[in-house]
Order: sequence, then structure tokens, then C-alpha cells
Amino acid sequence: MAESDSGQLRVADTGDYDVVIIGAGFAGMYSLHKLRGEGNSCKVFERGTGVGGVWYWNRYPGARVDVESLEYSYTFSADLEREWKWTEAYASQPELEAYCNHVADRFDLRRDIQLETNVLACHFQEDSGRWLVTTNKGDRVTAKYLVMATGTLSEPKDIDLPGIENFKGELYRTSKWPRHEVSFAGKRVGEIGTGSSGIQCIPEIAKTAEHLTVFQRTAGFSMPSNNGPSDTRRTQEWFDRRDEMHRRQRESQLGLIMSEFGPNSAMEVSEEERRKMYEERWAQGGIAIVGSFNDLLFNKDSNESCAAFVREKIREKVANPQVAEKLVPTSHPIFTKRPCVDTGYYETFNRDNVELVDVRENPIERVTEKGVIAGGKEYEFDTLVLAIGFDAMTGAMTRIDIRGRGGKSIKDVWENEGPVSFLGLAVAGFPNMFMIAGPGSPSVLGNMMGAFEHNAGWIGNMIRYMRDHQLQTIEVDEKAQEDWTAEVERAANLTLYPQVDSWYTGANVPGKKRAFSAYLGGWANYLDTCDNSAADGYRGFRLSGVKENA
Ligand code: N01
Repeated sequence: MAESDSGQLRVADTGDYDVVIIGAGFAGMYSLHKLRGEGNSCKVFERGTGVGGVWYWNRYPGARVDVESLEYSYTFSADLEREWKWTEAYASQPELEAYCNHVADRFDLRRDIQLETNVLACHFQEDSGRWLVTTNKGDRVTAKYLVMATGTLSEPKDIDLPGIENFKGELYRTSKWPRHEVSFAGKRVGEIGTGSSGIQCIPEIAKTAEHLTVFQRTAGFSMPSNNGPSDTRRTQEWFDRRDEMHRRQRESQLGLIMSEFGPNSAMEVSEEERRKMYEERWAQGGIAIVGSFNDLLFNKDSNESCAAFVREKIREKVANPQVAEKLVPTSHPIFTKRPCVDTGYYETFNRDNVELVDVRENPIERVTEKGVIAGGKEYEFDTLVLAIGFDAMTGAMTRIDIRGRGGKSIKDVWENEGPVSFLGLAVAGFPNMFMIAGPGSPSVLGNMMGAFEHNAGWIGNMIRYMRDHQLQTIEVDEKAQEDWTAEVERAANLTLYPQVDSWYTGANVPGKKRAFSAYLGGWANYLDTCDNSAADGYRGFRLSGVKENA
């Protein structure tokens, strides 16, 4: 017997399953629906007290999706698409979490999801060819296949602020926001970090805090979402033409229609045409601007023309020119650090109760009982909010003790070799273990929902193939992994991304091996490569028929 966080007694699970799925976010929920629908017995472990993954944990004020909700929806069920109506163009966290819960109920997913459970270890048993999965709740289950739906931005990075343990006020992390209401009214609030999370919560905190001090290390590029109520006519049109929309997504560079690349280079049109295009895309909102031309991610001059346009917009929004100059990004090409999408971020710095501290000029020395010392000055706070990011792409898997053949640990492999994989789906030495949107897939640089559905569908087909051919193990061929890793690097090196320190390269986590971790060779190209491997009898994998004795 084990006690759950809610105090209920339960019997630890010692069952044997076809598939264990780790994580009940969008990826894990769809994997369960798909794989269970194919007749597999499935068990999902989820550490939250509810489903939703990223939309369960990141419940900070202002949290909302930065891709239009129409494109951030499941596509596998026309009925679901018809039933669910987003109220805003860019859904907020509560609505996204409600959508996750609706999907869990609508497809009867909950009966196979065990909440409040941390998976501690997954060990491949060479004798049985099965995975042994153990949890902090005493569960010891086995599975023929392991599906890691653990998320790309789900493991907060360690707090690297000396003295943080001394702070006596309220301390919050955006990535682990509490479920109870947090009030900033009448409080002196300090906020550290100006990536997507910081940029979303800062305007909301500023609305009620007595005073807000924002500590910015790197000024980023942020585009206004121009969010508003959903356009019901557009939603209906989208639904009526859903097959065409899904085809267009599949054929686009990033899997998203809103950021579909225009046909021209920014350098082959006149300055006037360039500006007109940027204005149009700016008005469209969010990341649409990245597709203004076909070479903004590749050509330095083209990229700079877009960066200059956005800098100009920032200067127009901020009343105090000195503050504006601090907010204007100059340290990296636009898009090479994840661009942010905001609602009134820059305008927030026109408020009397908001102050910006540039920590490159005034480095944070330490956190004290009362607040933060930066540039020799102590700032006192009642509340400190940290939006300092994630151990992205690999962190959610390396925190679990995953061991493949010969006790090989995924943590060691990725620490030593970087985030290697074949197609972002699997890693050599870890038979029958598959990842959803893993490192080496387009992942965070593609259509996430599309990636979840594609990868889970691919895994479902693979399991059926294995069953039909009475095969027991499937594992990545080392040479295929080596070649794919080289291809990921080659594709990244054609772009401006790898030149910059970011969480895409692992540079935000001290000691992490630097490597660009997402595939930039084109969305359709990636999907075709996966599907062609399958059509070719799972080229790049070794399949074997060792008799199962579990
Ligand atoms: O994290 P980040 P995030 N002292 O790593 C700063 C997704 N997301 O949680 O750039 C001072 O981007 C750090 O500074 P620097 C989205 O993909 C999506 O904001 O390293 N500052 C940076 O400013 C996003 O990209 C949504 O110099 C420190 C910030 O903290 C990803 O999640 C919403 C510091 C961290 O920014 C991560 O976003 C939210 C220190 N010691 C997130 N350490 C959507 O809208 C770090 N920083 C869907």
C-alpha cells in the first residue's frame, strides 16, 4: 500500500503492460489514445495532480500559447475539432488546461493515467526484453515498449542565484506555479528572467503590484500577439477546409500556416516592399513575421533587416528613451533565441510602478533575506518571481534513471555525446524506447501538436508491425544515429541559430554539452524521412525476434 499526495491509500501497481507512457501532457494523452486504440494495454504515469503537462505546471499569470490556438489543437478527431471552440485567438493557460481535461474525459483517458507519480527509473531487462519502470509510489511495472512523453520544456533548470535559500519572502517559479491564488496587491515584487515566461507574466504582475523590479540579463525580441476573441467565421472556414489546412501545415517549413515562409529573400525586394511585408506580418501578430521572407533564419543581412524593424517598433512603444535602449535587443540575430509573443510587454515599462534593472550593467551578486543585491545595491522585495528557464529538450529524461543495454545510462550518453538520437524518436542502446518530439526532431521549432500526433502515430504503426512480424526488439543502428546527428548539425549550420547561446543549444545550463538540439531541415522532409524509414521496414533500426519470456 502507498499513500497518494491527497492522502488516499492505493495498492502499488506491479502489472505488465504493452506500453508504459511517461507524461500526461498533450503528447502523452494522444499517445495513450492512439496506442490503446490499437489494442495495446497502456499505463501512463504523470507527476502532476492533473493532466495537461506544460499547461498544468505553467499556470503563472499571463500564461498563454504563442501559436494561434487554431494551429495548436489536436487534429486527429474531426468531432473534437467541431465541438471545441477557443474563446481567444491565443488561448490562455486556464482554457488550455480545460481543453486537456476535456480531451481526457472525451476519450476516456483517465482510467489508464496514474497521477501524482514520479517515475524514478526505467531499466531495460536484457533477459526478458522488457522495461522495468519504478516510481516514487512503490509501483514496479514492466512494459514491452516505453514511450517518453516527458516534454521538451518541462524540467526547470537549477536555480543559479547564490543565496536564494536565504530569501524570507514569497518565492515563485513560473514553471512550478502553485494552484492557489497568488496576490501581488500592495507588494514589492522582484522578477528575474525576460524569456517567454517572464515577458508574459511581467505585464500581469505590474497591474496589481505596488512596485515591480524586472531584472533583465538579455533583451529579447518580442512581438505583440494582437490577441482577441476568436473569429468564429475564420474558425468555421478553417474547419470546413480542414484537410487542406492540414496539408498546408505539412508542407510548410515549420509545420505552421501562420509562419509559412514567403517566396522571396528579404534582400531581393526593395526597401519599400520589405517594410510593407514586415508591417503586414506585424499586424498579423505573433511569430507570423518569421515567414515574411524565405531567408530570415538563414541570411544575416535579411535577418538584420527584420531585427531593425522590430527594434524600431520597441523604441516606439517605450516612452523613456534610456529604458527603451535597454529593452532593444542587440546581442543576437532575431529568432536565434526563441522569439517571444506578448500582450503589452514593452508598454508595461511606461508604468510608474515598474523599474528595469539591466543585470549586464549591474550583475546580480546574491539573493539576501530581504531581496536581491545587484550592482552593489540591495533591492527589497515581499515576493520574488523566477522565470529563468528550463533544462530543455533532454532534462526531463535525464532526471529519470534510464538504463538501456548493458546498464548504459541516457544521462551519460547525452552528457558525453550531446543530444544524439535517430529522428528524435529513439536512441541507440535503448531498445523499444521511443520519444515524442525528442531531441533531433523539429520539436520546439515545428508544430508541436503535429509532432505529437505524427510521432505517436508512427510508434503505433511500428508496434503493429512488430506484432504482425512477431518481432520482439527494435533498436537504433549506431551508424544511422551517427548519420542523423550529422544531418541535424548540417541543417542547423545552414541557419543563424547555432551561433548564439540559447536553450536550443543547451548553453543556458552550466556544464551541458553544447549542441543544437532540434532538426531544421524542414517539417515535410522530417515527416517523410520518418515515414520512409517505416515503409522500408524501419530502415535505421535493427529488428529482432528474440522470444519474449515475460
Ligand atoms: O525560459 P528562457 P522561459 N540571472 O530560458 C534569464 C516556452 N514557453 O521559461 O537570456 C539572470 O527562455 C535568461 O537570461 P539569458 C518557449 O519555447 C512558451 O521564459 O540566459 N537572468 C532569460 O531571460 C520558451 O522559449 C510559452 O541571458 C537569468 C530567462 O531568464 C521556453 O518555454 C510561454 C538567469 C529565461 O528565459 C522557455 O521560456 C512560456 C540568472 N541566473 C514559455 N538565469 C508560450 O507562450 C536565466 N536568466 C507557449
